Amino acid sequence: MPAEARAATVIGGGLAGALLAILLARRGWAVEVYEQRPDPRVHGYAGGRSINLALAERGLHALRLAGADAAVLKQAVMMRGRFVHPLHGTPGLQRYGRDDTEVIWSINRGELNIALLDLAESHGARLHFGHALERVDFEARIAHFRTGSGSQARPFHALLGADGAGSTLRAEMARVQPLGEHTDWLDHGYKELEIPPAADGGFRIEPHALHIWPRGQYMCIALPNDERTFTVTLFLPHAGPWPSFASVPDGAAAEALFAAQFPDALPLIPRLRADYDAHPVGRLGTLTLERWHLDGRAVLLGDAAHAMVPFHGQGMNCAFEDCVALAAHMHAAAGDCAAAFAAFEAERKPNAAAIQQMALENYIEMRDRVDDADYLLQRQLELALQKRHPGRFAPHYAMVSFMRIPYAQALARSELQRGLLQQATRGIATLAEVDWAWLDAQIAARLPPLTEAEVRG
Ligand code: FAD
Ligand code: E1W
Repeated sequence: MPAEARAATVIGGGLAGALLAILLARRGWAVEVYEQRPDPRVHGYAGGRSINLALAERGLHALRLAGADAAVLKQAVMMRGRFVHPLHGTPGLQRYGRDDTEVIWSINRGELNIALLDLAESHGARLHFGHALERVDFEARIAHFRTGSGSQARPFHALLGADGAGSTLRAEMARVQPLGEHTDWLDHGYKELEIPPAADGGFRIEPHALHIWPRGQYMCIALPNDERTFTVTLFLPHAGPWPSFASVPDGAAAEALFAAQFPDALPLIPRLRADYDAHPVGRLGTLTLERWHLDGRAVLLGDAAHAMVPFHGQGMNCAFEDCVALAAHMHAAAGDCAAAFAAFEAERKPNAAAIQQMALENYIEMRDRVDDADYLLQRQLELALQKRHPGRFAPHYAMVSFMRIPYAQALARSELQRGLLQQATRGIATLAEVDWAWLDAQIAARLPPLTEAEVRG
C-alpha cells in the first residue's frame, strides 16, 4: 500500500491514544500524536495527585500485545478481592477469583500514561504536547491546533480520536455529519480523597484489595497505590436529601458525614476537610453515538466514543480493547480506512453498549448488595457452578474481569445466569439446600459451552 496510506494522526495522548500509537508504530505506521496537555514526563502529571485505576485481563492483554505489560505491572498493586466495610458488622475480604491468578491490579494513571508515551516514542511515534485540537477542515484534510504560541495547521490522512469524554474531534465530526450523540448523566457524582501511609510507612488498611463502604444509596471506595497510600472515592447524589453533594457542601459537613456513616474510614483520612474543599465534584455519565466514524477521515475510540460510569472498572480496559481492534482492522484493510473504521465500529459498538449497561447495574450492586446474605449466597453458588460446569458456567465478574469473551456475550450469559441464580436460591440459606438436579439440567439446556475463542478472544 502507498506510504501515505499508512499514516495516522492520533488526537489525545491519554491512555487509549498512547496505546494505539504503540500498536500502529510497531507495525510500521507513521504516527503523529497531538495532546493538549504539556509533556507529563517534564511537567508532572495533571495536578500531581495520585489517581489510580483497576487494570483487569482485557486491558492487561492489550498491554501484552503492545509489549507494555512488564513496565506497567512493575508499579502495580495486586487486588485479590473487594474488602467490604459494612456500617454494622464485620469487615472482610470477598475474593474476586479462585486464586491469585484471578486478580486485578491497581495502577497509577500518570505512571501508566508515561510508560505508554515512552514506548510509543521508542517505536517511532511523534508526540506533540501542548497541542489542543480546535478545528478540523475535513474537505482539505487539515487539523488546527491551539498551542502556547498560536494556532498550528497540520495536514492529515486519517484522524483517530482518543481525546476522551469531552472530545473536540467528536464535536468537529458532528458539524459535518450528525453522529446521533446522546449523554445520560448519572444523578450521582464523585470526589477523591486520600489515605496516607501509616506512621511506620506501611499501608493503613489491607493493601491487596479494593475497599468498599456500601451504604445503600451511596458508597465510598479505596484503591491502593504503590507509595502505600490509598485513593478514596466518595460517590454521592448531586442533589436531594442528606447525604448529597448539595447537602454536604464543605469539608466540615463531610467530616460529619464520615463520622456518622464511615466511622472506620474517618481516622484514616487526615486531610479530609482540606481535600474535600479543594477537589472538584466529578460528573459521571454514559455517552452513546450512532456513528463512530466519518468515512475514512476520522474515527472515535475509548471515552470519546462511549464514556461509561466507572462502577465496573472497565472504561480503560474497554478503551484498550478498542485500540487492539482498531489497529488490527486498520492494518488488515491495507490503507482503506473507511472499511477499517466501519469494521471496527461494527465489532465494538455492541460490546461498548454491553459494558456500559453492566457498569450502570454494578453501581446498585456495589452500593447496596455486597453486604447482603442473598448476594453472598449467589456468589458462592456461582463458584460452585463454575466447578460443576467448567467451560460452560463462568461467574459474571470472571467473564468481565478475567476473560476476554466479548462484553455483549458476557452480558447475555450473565442475564440468563442471574435468573437461574435467583430461582435456585429463593427461600434457602445455604448451598446444601440447592436443587442441583434442576440447576444442572437448566445449565445443560440453556448455556452453550464457552468456546476457546470466547475465553481467549
Ligand atoms: P482519557 O484518558 O480521558 O484521555 C484523553 C486525552 O485526550 C487526555 O490526555 C486529554 O488531555 C486529551 N485531550 C482532550 N481533548 C483534547 C484536544 N482537544 N486536543 C488534544 N488532546 C486532547 N477505567 C478502568 O478501566 N478501571 C478503573 O478502575 C476506572 N476507574 C475510574 C474511576 C473514575 C472516577 C472515572 C471517572 C473513570 C474511571 N475509569 C476506569 C475510566 C477511565 O478513566 C477511562 O475510561 C479512560 O481514561 C479512557 O481513556 P481515553 O484515552 O479514552 O480518555
Ligand atoms: C472493579 C471505580 C471502580 C473501579 C473498579 C470497580 C468498582 C466497583 C469501582 C468493580 C467491582 C475494579 N470494580 N468491584 N467489586 N465488584 N465489582 O472490579 O475497578 Cl466503583
